[in-house]
Amino acid sequence: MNTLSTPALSEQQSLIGRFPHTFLWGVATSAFQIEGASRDDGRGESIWDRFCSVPGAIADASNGDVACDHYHRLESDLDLVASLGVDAYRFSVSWPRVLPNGEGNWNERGLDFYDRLVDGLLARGVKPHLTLNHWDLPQALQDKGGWASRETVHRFVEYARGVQRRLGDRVAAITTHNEPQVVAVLGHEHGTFAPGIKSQKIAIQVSHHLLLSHGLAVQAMRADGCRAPLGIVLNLAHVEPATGSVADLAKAKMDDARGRRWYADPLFKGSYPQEVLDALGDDAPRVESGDMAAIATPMDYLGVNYYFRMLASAAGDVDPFGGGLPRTEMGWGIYPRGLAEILRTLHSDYRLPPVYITENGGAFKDPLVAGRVHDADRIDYLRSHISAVADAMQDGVPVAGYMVWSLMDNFEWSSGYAKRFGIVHVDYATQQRTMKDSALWYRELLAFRATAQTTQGG
Ligand code: IFM
Repeated sequence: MNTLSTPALSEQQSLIGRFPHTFLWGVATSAFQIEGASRDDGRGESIWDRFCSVPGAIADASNGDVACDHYHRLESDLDLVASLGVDAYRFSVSWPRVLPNGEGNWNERGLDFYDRLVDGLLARGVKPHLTLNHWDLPQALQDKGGWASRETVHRFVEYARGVQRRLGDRVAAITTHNEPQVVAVLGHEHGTFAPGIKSQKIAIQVSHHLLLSHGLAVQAMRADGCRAPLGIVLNLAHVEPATGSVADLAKAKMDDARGRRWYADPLFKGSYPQEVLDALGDDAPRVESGDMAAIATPMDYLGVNYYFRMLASAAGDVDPFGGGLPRTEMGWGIYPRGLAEILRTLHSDYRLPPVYITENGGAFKDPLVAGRVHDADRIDYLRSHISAVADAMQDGVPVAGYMVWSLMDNFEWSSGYAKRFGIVHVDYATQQRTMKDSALWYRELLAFRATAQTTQGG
């Protein structure tokens, strides 16, 4: 009898055979990174449009005006998604495209676009996984204080309710926020992402408002009768001490508390980690009565974006991505075991709902030569990380799906277009899409599901 460990079976067959037939496979993108059409059909300005115009903010001085021109290439891009054989496509709604001022009048032409996107996916048998906030806050709301203002929490809830009313009957999942930590820390503490603010105090308040708006939006969408599962997406690094010293161990614990538990503890336990509150002192967030209970509103799933391990050193003299690891073009150390580790940590710390790996992937040098991109490094990356997900599942972590970041090369925020994360190559001069070898590999992996599951008897 054929078993999955028979050497005659391909590596992909063995890999896919480690997952149940219900496991959801997908690819992911976000609005600002691919849509372009920044002034079409009544779209308003976002904080990323504004940030791109700041000299020096974006490595190649580019912006999202055209990006992958996805807005005008919707049908062929949806064909591309479907041709990969994925179960799900994760995309985000551009808040300023549907509410140009962030509040008030809805932009019907913007909503139409997402109607066509969702219907187009369903017609192709692909489940739409919608994200409400993938960082492109309407500039009009930034002008009123942005995420630092508690008012924006309420604007987000109204936005969430409106999108849910329009699309909630057809989408397979609604994520409130993508990576609140990045919005808070890179956007408001380091100032390297929009809106470019540099204040720890503001960043901490922003993180609280993001979490609060998540909880209140989940409650409001459910109250409106939403049947789609609701969740949030956290970016989580696996933190390890650089050495076995007591000081490095303590630093690793604190880094993990600031990066992971600051977000996950309130969501699953209804409280911020005390040691971080103590360390923040006067910068601790203003929390009103009822906030923590709202944040801890039970979710239907948790999304996890995983890219790297971070080394923690008390002396601060160690490259956080170092330790002899191979690196991606972003300079991030490649450490698949960290994905299994972070999943095990979450499983032991919290009562988890189903977990989706909502992003995982790498930027590599991807030359297009004679119509092909031989991105063996990305295939290795995906294979090893997918295998790490299976390891974690073997240990009981309830992982329900995996989505590659990204469907196609796109605007990589302050890195501009130079860093390519896609499994599909985009020629920005012609907008031609070319499947890289990794896309062909992923498609083949998914195509093996039928055989693997037959062999599994599942
Ligand atoms: O491109 C981003 C994405 O928008 C959010 N998560 C990380 C990706 C790679 O940096």
